[in-house]
Amino acid sequence: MISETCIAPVNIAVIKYWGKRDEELILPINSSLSMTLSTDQMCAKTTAAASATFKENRMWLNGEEVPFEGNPRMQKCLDALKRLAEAEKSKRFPLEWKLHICSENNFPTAAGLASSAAGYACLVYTLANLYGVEKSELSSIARQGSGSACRSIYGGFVEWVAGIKNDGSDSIAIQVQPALHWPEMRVLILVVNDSRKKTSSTNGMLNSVNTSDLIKHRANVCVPQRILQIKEAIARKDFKTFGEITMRDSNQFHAICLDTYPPCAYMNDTSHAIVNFIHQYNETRGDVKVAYTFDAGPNACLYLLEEEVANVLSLLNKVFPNDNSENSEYVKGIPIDLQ
Ligand code: 2P0
Repeated sequence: MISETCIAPVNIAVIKYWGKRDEELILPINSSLSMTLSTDQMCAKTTAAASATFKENRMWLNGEEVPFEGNPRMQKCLDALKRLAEAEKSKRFPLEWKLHICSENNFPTAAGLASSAAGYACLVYTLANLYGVEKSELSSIARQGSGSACRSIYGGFVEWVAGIKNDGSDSIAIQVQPALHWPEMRVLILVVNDSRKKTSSTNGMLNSVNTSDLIKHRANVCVPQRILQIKEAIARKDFKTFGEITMRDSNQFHAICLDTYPPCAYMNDTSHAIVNFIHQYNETRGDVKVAYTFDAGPNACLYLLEEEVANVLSLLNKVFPNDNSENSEYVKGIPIDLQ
């Protein structure tokens, strides 16, 4: 038996990916931009083993067995890696050997906290090590597992360029800036609700592409401008512009979700209370000091500079106290660095 274990980080988008132009290849209708978080607090961990004695490919996610053979995305990633191994004449073990894969997240799965991004990035990276193949194509392979996973292959500030080609060869993730470029940047994850979301991102974005009128304006006009502006703001370390674009893009993404028919509401009352809290905080401070962004779930991700963290955390604890009752929604702040 031969085995490998790897960890992969979560990434949180400030310009959101929402909508595909090709469901098979997972090609997006718009470019997106994210920050990769440190693996200290939030990451996926995968162990993959290959053996002549394994009868079939099997996979366990957070301790529970999940279908492998019937999962087309998983199969696609595995086939792509085996093709690479064949092309590179990798001889670590015979390619017919079956695999057993164990993956776990140290944060809520499918609660809108980018678990599939870290999960597929980790799966592809671990299998690449197992098969002993070159790493240059891993981002494109991870993209075919879950779109946002292509960004988790890189650290720092990462753009997933949508591309225009039908074969997806120009739909790639690139590092815009390393994390060290802006070492004061911090992320606070506010866990509002850690249950599984009702509408998966995959289904939600498909419904949006099919029914929302606003999504076309967003993809064709707003996002291209925002990507240019936010990359400039990051290069200049201009938090005010960075924060405003981040909040506007989150708000527009959730407006698209509401423009979807039937509508798809990922944010809840606590999420909206957090939005109000941040705007009040910024108003009191006389500048944009904290920015929120919400993915396909009610949990908030706050971007802020290190100097604000203690103040914001203590105010959050006052405004959203955790009463520890089982069903109540609470806000748990987890401060995280970039990777
Ligand atoms: C993002 N999200 O850019 C956006 C923001 C959710 C909201 O990427 O169908 O799980 O696997 O490609 O990658 C979630 O989408 O969807 C996502 P698939 P994925 O992070």
